[in-house]
Amino acid sequence: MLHTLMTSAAVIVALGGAAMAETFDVQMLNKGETGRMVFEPASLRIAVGDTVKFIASDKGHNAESAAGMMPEGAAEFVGKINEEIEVTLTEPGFYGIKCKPHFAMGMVMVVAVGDETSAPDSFLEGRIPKKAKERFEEALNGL
Ligand SMILES: [Cu+2]
Repeated sequence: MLHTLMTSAAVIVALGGAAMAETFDVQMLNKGETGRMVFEPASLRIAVGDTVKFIASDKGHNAESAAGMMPEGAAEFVGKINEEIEVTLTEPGFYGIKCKPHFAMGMVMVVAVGDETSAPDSFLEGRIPKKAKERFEEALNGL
């Protein structure tokens, strides 16, 4: 009997842990508080295993992982234009995310997963349009 109770308690604790994973909303907007063509918020810190939901608040946007701006082992993702997507981020580190049609206009954001305080040196070393690089830097500073 005692053994059964202990097993049940362990199951409840395990389920409780999974239920604590959170979902964070990010809007894809033509115009936000920080300018035109933005993810809002543009900086987000979440826990390992949390989910980011990209919401197509305005038309013509998508959310996808930026090449070379993901932690090792993280799965790339590509959302379709005008579609809401949810991405669960399971590798700790920094994720650069872009809207493909508006990358050159700086429609990007950064999600930091876990406790790491600074992005790797390589994070901004790829081919990134000037405006996108500025917004990535602002997003990193906003974490
Ligand atoms: Cu866009």
